[in-house]
Amino acid sequence: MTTSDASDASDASDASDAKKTSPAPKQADNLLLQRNGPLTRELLLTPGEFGLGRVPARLKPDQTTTVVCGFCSTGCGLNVHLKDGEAINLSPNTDYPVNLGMACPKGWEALTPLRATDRATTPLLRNARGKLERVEWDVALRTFVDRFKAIQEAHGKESIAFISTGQIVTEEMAFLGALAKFGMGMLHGDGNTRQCMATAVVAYKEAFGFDAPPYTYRDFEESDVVVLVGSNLCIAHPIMWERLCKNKNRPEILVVDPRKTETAMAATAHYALKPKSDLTLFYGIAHILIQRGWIDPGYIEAHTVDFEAFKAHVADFTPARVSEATGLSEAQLASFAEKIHNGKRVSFWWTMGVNQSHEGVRVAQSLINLALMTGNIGRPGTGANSITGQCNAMGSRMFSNTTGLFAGHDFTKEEHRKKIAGILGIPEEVIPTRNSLAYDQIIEGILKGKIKGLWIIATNPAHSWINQEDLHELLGRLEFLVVQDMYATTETAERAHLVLPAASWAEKEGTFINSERRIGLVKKVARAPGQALADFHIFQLVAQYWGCGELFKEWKSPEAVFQILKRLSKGQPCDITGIDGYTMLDERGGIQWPYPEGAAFETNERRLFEDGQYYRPDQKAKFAFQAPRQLPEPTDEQYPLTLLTGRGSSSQWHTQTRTKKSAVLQRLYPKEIYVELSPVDAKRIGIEMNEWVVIASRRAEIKARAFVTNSVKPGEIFVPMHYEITNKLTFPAFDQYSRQPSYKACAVKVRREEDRG
Ligand SMILES: Nc1nc2c(c(=O)[nH]1)N[C@H]1C(S)=C(S)[C@@H](COP(=O)(O)OP(=O)(O)OC[C@H]3O[C@@H](n4cnc5c(=O)[nH]c(N)nc54)[C@H](O)[C@@H]3O)O[C@H]1N2
Ligand SMILES: Nc1nc2c(c(=O)[nH]1)N[C@H]1C(S)=C(S)[C@@H](COP(=O)(O)OP(=O)(O)OC[C@H]3O[C@@H](n4cnc5c(=O)[nH]c(N)nc54)[C@H](O)[C@@H]3O)O[C@H]1N2
Ligand code: SF4
Ligand SMILES: [Mo]
Repeated sequence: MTTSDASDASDASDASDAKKTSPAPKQADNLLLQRNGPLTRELLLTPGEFGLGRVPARLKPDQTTTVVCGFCSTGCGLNVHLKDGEAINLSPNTDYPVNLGMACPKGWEALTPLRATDRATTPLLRNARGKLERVEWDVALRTFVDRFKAIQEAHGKESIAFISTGQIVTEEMAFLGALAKFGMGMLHGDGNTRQCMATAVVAYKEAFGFDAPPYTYRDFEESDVVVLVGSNLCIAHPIMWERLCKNKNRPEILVVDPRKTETAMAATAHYALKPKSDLTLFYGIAHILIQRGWIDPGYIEAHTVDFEAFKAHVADFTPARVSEATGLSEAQLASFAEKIHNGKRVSFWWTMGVNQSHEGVRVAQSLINLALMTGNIGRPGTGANSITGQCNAMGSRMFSNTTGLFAGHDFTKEEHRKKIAGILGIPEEVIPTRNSLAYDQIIEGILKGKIKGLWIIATNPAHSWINQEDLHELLGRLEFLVVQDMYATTETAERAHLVLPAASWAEKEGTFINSERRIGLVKKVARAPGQALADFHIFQLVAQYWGCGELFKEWKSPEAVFQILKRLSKGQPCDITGIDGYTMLDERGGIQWPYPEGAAFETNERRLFEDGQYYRPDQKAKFAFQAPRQLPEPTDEQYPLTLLTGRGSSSQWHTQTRTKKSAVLQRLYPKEIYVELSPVDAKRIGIEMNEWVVIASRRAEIKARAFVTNSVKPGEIFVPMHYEITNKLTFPAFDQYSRQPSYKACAVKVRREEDRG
């Protein structure tokens, strides 16, 4: 595909007017050559940006090469087959230590979304008539700088903010975080990882002293009891599930989920607790374990603090009380505890059913506590294991420079700022001394008139953020909204004043960090269409146009940034100074952090805490706990049902900007929005299978097709997040410590479409 073909073939719907008036882009590189000054030209015309030069210098035009998948956090290795320098097909890599030859439907179809007709191929600027029209990069970048600087001049530096992502490569995230905070003077920047991982981060930091998921995927194969809490592994992490299926110990698989999910159906025991009663449940299980003496006093004594206070705290969580709160029988509770006790290698895994909760941090810690008190950590097949979501959620946690200073440092600590400034060779004064607002507070900042300009990169909040109608109204109040995405048609891009066209996964290089802390390599095996640029190049250009390019002299290529990240990590728990560079990552099938200089690890599948040493100053892990809190929006007579939301199928990815572009994937999931509801509720309301129904919350009403199924209990319904309108219903409640949204419980009612009121 030539660049001009691509820009002709694709077009943003809003830009069709503009297309008639502005000249059709010529060969993109010529155009950029003419329009930009020397520095820009040098940057943009780095060989390979529009062709297969730089990264594929290592590649031959007809070879096969491994690229880490760009969808979920499993981080599978995909073998991409090149012909004449273009990716034509892929197949899972049989030697990659993560997937061992397997891939899920999204992985198999990963190249298709690159070729979609609605790719953003030129920058688009909203004109006086309110339409997005094509402009050249030079105009786009000048406008970007002029508008944001004008806002800062009028309302102060803190009046512009950015929202980043867990879906671009680490080197790009790091560049963005440094550029925005050190170069452009922004204080506030957060990521979509707030929607996803913030709870696990806070829970680990408090308990272990560092945000450190301790496991390796081999633990799925080595456990004899696997506890999955609020995790629909079969759908959300199919290849991790496959790893679990390779377990030869005939493990007990205990699933804690209000719904009878695909994973629950495949489990040996399913605990269909009442939504958001997890904290009470796990305190209740701890109570039984302590009562029966089924704990590991030696481990507790040697490696933990605050157990006695925890023991006193759970004394009240009697089986009777816990049974009442969770809806599980006392016999179920006893059997749960017994299975944990009988296990020699028990692993506890959690995902969004825990993190997305008004008290998610404490729930995550209640699982960490169970692992600590039974000594199930640091040995094969054990652990308190948070599974991440997006391909680079872990990269964002370590290196995005949003909520924390690079590599686990703290913005508020002078010694940390001094250290980071020294490593980066920048003045200490450019590093903010305060923490950013969290995502929801940035949104609230728009309401309060404090945030006037917003730069959104590789996330689609107009679909994915909680309480959507409110957000839509607030996005409309911004003086300047820039959206940087690979498509010009996302719900958020359609609201932008300026759209910056980004290259996609596999059209650029860099690294992702998967759930087991493995740093894997992404390579450029396809050309970005039209004038779309790698996010990395967009950041370089912004730095030049903003006038802070000096700070980023060394940030010349993704691999140069990887070398900077190594220096930032030195001496930290996430030390990666022992990784030479991309070639080493490629040869080893990815490398897990930590990998300090001089490290000689015998295996490529490592877990943490084998020595029982944690990262807190006393090197001990801490029992953290708190009384359970009320549900933010309990059901009542008017809104008698609890709405659960989450992933619908293994073929749908989030807001569907990518997966809906594949005809193969489209056949694997329902096209129209649907609601799972129980036969009991369906009968009570008079609803038939497949009928359109109305779901109403206090925020909004939506229509969905009824899917009557026993997988949800009476009183609960489930709507997948992949359909645009789901988040019109959700209620904006947040965990008080992590500020992660509680997407998975709010009060709703359902009625037949023709009934009113
Ligand atoms: N196919 C596909 N895979 C994906 C994604 C995708 O969009 N599509 N997204 C990726 C991302 S970013 C993420 S974060 C992960 C998410 O992976 P998961 O967390 O596994 O997926 P979800 O469906 O959001 O939520 C898991 C389960 O939590 C349950 N749940 C709801 N409320 C509660 C509760 O109160 N307690 C308990 N114990 N459980 C509850 C839900 O019923 C649901 O089955 O998936 C990743 N993988
Ligand atoms: N109701 C409900 N809502 C939820 C959830 C839930 O369970 N229930 N889950 C939440 C969770 S865990 C998550 S992680 C979020 C996900 O929410 P989002 O982050 O909004 O979802 P995506 O669709 O993955 O958005 C990624 C965007 O980046 C673009 N993109 C992809 N690759 C690139 C790239 O390389 N560069 C650039 N510039 N753009 C790129 C895509 O086209 C897309 O528009 O949703 C949250 N929302
Ligand atoms: S499981 Fe995740 S990483 Fe593996 S192929 Fe599927 S989407 Fe890609
Ligand atoms: Mo997520």
